[in-house]
Amino acid sequence: GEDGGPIATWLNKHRQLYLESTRHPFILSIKHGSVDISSFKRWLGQDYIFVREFIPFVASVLLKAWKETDDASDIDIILGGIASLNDEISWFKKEASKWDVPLSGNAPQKPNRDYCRFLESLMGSDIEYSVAITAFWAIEAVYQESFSLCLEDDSRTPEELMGTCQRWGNEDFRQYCCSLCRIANRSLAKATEDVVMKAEEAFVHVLEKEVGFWNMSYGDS
Ligand code: HMH
Repeated sequence: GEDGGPIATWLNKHRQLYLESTRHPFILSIKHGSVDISSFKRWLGQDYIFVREFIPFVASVLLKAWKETDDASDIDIILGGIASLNDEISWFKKEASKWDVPLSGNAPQKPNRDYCRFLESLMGSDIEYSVAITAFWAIEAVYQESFSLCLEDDSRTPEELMGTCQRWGNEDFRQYCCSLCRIANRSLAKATEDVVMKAEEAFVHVLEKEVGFWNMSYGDS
């Protein structure tokens, strides 16, 4: 769109994959109230491992923001993200004990390891800020979009999963994702064509890894 920036264009261009990552059968099963609790517990245990890995990634984005932009508000927004990750870790521990999901000694499954390796590949100082902030936005936006579906009026989300859905589906988190999107678009507007292409690739990779992550939770056993 005229004022949408590259992200609006990519959401359109990769619409099918975006929908696969944000309307996954696992999420729809929560929304429809038919979720298999063993899938939910598997997701919870695996996502804790992911979020632990996500912390250094977000820290690396903060460091790039500090080096590459003169905009203090970028730093403040990313710092807010780090602060909410602190809450999130406490929430995971509480939630895991509620569901009897062990957090220590819990091994990451392959799609999770793949996703974490991808995050690690974006942490290096050779990766441009535009690329890293685009990936950061996409990672948060997929969860926001997914879990907010489970809060819509027509949802039959089980009461005991409402807290999870509100964690990522709430209005503040939506605003935060919008801020990340604006930062990414602004940074991309100043980037070279080559960097913009790399950012688009990172965006697509995030969506693919998210689908793999949901599949892992939803699979049998
Ligand atoms: C797999 N993607 C995954 N886990 C998360 N917690 C988020 C995104 C959002 O923080």
